[in-house]
Amino acid sequence: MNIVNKLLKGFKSTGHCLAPQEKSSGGNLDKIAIVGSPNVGKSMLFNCLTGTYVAVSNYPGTTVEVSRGRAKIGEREFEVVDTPGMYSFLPISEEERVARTLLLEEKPNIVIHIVDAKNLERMLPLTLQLIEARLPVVLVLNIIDEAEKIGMKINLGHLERDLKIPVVATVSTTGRGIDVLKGRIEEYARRI
Ligand SMILES: Nc1nc2c(ncn2[C@@H]2O[C@H](COP(=O)(O)OP(=O)(O)OP(=O)(O)O)[C@@H](O)[C@H]2O)c(=O)[nH]1
Ligand SMILES: [Mg+2]
Repeated sequence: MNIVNKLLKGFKSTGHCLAPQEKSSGGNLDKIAIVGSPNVGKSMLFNCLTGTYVAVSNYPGTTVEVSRGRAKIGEREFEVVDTPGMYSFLPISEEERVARTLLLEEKPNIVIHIVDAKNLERMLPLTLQLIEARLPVVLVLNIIDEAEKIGMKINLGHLERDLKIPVVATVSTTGRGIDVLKGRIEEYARRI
């Protein structure tokens, strides 16, 4: 995990992500946005969290599709948004522009940054960008089954301590870790 440590070196999280967040604009439901690179399991996680009520529409003024559903976590109901894949918070593609606009305009109460745990060091820069943009980030290390298979050991406690945000490992194809994630979201949501 040398590269991860190198990435984190010099990064000082202000811990703002654990502070109360502004209510999301528009609608009465609190909002969770799922963001991450293409092909990391965003839609699988979206399916794990949401039920049957799902609406797919083009983001206004674009041809980029965004899915919206609902999730009951603890006593609260959330709107969950599955955003288009983004590599960076500095947009190049139309998908990235939509994802960034959505985060900045819809002000979700929780931003789940989901990464492929096998490629954590490649994906962590986006986590840092999201934190620096003062977004309320929860980091999800998905595909942890494959990471374990190749012998990777990721210390969640260290990551949480350094980033000062909740970090959860999941296998969104089997549901492993989803209850833990819901618990962390519930805990987080109690502060908002
Ligand atoms: N082994 C394993 N495979 C996973 C896991 N989560 C997702 N996958 C697989 O990864 C692939 C991509 O999953 P999606 O949910 O479509 O990923 P996505 O991020 O929505 O992809 P885009 O919408 O194309 O950006 C699928 O083939 C899933 O079956 C996981 O936890 N473990
Ligand atoms: Mg998808």
